[in-house]
Amino acid sequence: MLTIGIAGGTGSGKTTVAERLVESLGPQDVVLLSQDSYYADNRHLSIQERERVNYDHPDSVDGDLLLSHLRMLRSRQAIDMPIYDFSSHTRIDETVNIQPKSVVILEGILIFADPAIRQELDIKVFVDTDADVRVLRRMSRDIQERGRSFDSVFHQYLNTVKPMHDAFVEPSKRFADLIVPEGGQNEIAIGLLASRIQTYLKIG
Ligand code: UZR
Ligand code: MG
Repeated sequence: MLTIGIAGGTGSGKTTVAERLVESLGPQDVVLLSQDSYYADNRHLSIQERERVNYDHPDSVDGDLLLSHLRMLRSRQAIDMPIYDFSSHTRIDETVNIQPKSVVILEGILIFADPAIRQELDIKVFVDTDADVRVLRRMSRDIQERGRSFDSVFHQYLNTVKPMHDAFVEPSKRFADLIVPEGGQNEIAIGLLASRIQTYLKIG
């Protein structure tokens, strides 16, 4: 199995790069995992407590579950992937059964910050997009898709997103094999990655 890790700041275009790779390779050969699905299970906390969690710190992620799922897929076992609901900051009861495939793509802001997860990744890609572009994308996505207000995104960005980006995400760029500027818009980089993966699929 070949595992590709795609890291980068919030709004950098990680999810878009990952989805475009799946599109060009075909979903029959690729499992797409998002670190976002592996936020720790905080169902025991109240909504007010959950709103105060720092979701940009590595401790907010259930790294043990993510690691064990990566290892299970590598040993050709199916997983029950958790589902995370952003508007209520909780993992929900349902899971998604994912069958192992030849290629796994894992995307998320903090996946290169954890040495054990890093070790499971054969190709590490960091999507590098200017902070002004990222913050604009984050603002519009969180309001449209994640049930947030302008004020909540504004305060969250300055209080946790930016400081944790500078402390954990940006320094993890050093672990990347490839740095891709401008995420989902970078046709050349996506094409090169897709053909590298296709070669692996052909020759194993
Ligand atoms: P991407 N996040 C939330 O806003 N709420 C949650 O319940 C869980 C996560 C945010 C998280 C991080 N931080 O910046 C972002 N905050 O999701 C990562 N604050 O997702 O890489 O898709 O932008
Ligand atoms: Mg994303």
